[in-house]
Amino acid sequence: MYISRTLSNHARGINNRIMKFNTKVIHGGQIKEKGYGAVMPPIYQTSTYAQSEPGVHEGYEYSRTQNPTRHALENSIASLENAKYGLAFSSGLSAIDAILKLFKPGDEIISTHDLYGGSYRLFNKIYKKYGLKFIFEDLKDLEKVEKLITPKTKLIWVETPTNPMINVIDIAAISELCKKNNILLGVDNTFSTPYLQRPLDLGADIVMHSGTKYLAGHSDVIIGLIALNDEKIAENLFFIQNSSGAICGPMDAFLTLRGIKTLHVRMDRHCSNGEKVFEYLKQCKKVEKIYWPGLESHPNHLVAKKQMKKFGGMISFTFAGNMYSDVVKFTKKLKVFTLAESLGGVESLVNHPATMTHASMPKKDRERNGITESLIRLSVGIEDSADLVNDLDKAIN
Ligand code: P1T
Repeated sequence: MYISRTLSNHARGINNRIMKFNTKVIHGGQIKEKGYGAVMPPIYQTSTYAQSEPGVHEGYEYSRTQNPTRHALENSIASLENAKYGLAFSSGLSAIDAILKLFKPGDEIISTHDLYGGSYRLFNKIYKKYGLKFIFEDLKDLEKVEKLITPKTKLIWVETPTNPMINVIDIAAISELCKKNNILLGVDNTFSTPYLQRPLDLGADIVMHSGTKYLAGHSDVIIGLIALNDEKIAENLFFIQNSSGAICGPMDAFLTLRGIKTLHVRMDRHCSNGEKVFEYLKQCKKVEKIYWPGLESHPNHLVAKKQMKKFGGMISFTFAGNMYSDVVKFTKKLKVFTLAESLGGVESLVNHPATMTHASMPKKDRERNGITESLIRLSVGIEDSADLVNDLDKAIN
């Protein structure tokens, strides 16, 4: 009963199949506010809603179950990902956690071998003990993936580009494999955002975001988002969301909606600044390897060209000699880039995966995946590119 009401709230947003993406970021899935004509969705900071008789209400009864500000955000992400349904959670990890709860002990999940350290920890340290089996593989190699599929395989989980090695996985090709074997395909679209890549259009079943990053875009919110088309899975996820309760608050939903309104403009600048930083790193003698989908020798450059609108603002690189001491010297000298976890905000950040975002991954797994002592990950912000290049140049030299 609750599910159908929730789904009908989702159906209330403007039908926006005809809108262009840059209009959708502002209006997609939104309804007119009837009370006072507010142009921005009000922050419904309420835990509960009055009922005129027991069980009779305006479509909202308790804010774990439904909240109008959260619905505005859920409709927005559904619109951007060309999905029927959207869900908002308290974090990216709680969104992944809800997806994992769709499965039962004995089910097998094949995942990208390099992925966000927190996702890896959730898979290996939490869900493994409840009987889910995880297989981590380089999903670029489809023949290898096909050999790993068993009757128990229920989900292929793809990050693309991956965090932090910026590997690119061919979503359309993996989706064909999944369809042939009746397996769900879930894509963590955090690094690309729906502006650069729309996994559901490429055949994925579920798309997930750490909305904390580019979608909210201002490093002031922790939030997770899911979008999908299948009604049955959507019902299950709504049921899990309501039963487990990892929802986002209305203020965080509002801030994320506000961020999304400028997503297209910010992403264009993240991508063009990313390109300028890449050009600088490419000619830098002290830099050994660069990981960025725009690099012509990137192993899946052509796939990136096919499935992404541009190459994004996430770049990883290593110093020649692979010395941790070089990383420390470099990060200490930076003035514009801030040494911090996270990514996708307007400001440029630098991260050392081995000691920061991927410290929870065992060293041998990190090394197998290329996360070496000198690997550095940049989240290129939207400052003036000359200042960014200058900052890197001073710190490196
Ligand atoms: O932090 P949270 O909103 O829970 O999102 C987790 C998450 C999921 N997926 C990807 C690809 C991510 O990058 C993250 C979070 N990542 C960082 C905090 C980071 O610095 O890489």
